[in-house]
Amino acid sequence: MPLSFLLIVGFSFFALLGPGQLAAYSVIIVNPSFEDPGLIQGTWTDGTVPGWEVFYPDQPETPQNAGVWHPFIGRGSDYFKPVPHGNQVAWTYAGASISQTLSETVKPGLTYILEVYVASWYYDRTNYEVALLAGDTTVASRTSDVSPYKEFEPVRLAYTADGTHAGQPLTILLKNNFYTGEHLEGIWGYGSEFDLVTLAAVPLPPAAWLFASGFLGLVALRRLRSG
Ligand SMILES: [Ca+2]
Repeated sequence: MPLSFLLIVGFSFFALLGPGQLAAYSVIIVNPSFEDPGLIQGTWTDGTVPGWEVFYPDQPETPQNAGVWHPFIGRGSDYFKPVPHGNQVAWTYAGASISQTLSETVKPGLTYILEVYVASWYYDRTNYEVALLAGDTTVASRTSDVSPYKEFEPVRLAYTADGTHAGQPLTILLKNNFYTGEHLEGIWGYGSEFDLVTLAAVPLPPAAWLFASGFLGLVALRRLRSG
């Protein structure tokens, strides 16, 4: 279910509850769907993702092992289904990451909900990491040894800001951790791919947010069943 839909139903629900100055907004992210630069299908960039910083820990002076990719879609292709948005994704490989420090700074009282779609075109045991940082501090993260294979799935993280990091810039980090052959003999790296990064700023604590989402899910389910 797209986050935008959840937001709409979530705030419809709170609007029903009573008056309030609720104002959720989407934080601006540069090149959030990796459609820039537009590439010919089957080609990719290596070391550049416009708007994002590429970091490869083994050779930090030389950005590489991450880029923009225009894959093939369909049975026997890179992915089974179209990518979440547009035609292109970001790829990361062998421990490389991409990150973007946003113009948005931490505002206490807001909950930031990061959503990004993740897949691995090659292997379902790829280890990926998605993180949100406030200044230099990781405030929300997810790592997984299992990746959605050839089909993108959303990952969501939430961070409710208190005063600790007020005014510090937010950074989104998307990383592949599986490299150096420690995991599988003779194979030194598998990649992780990402698409459609969104960051919503919501004036609700996460408990209320989860309650609203769950409540609306139940309502939707009942309507489906009775309909
Ligand atoms: Ca895209």
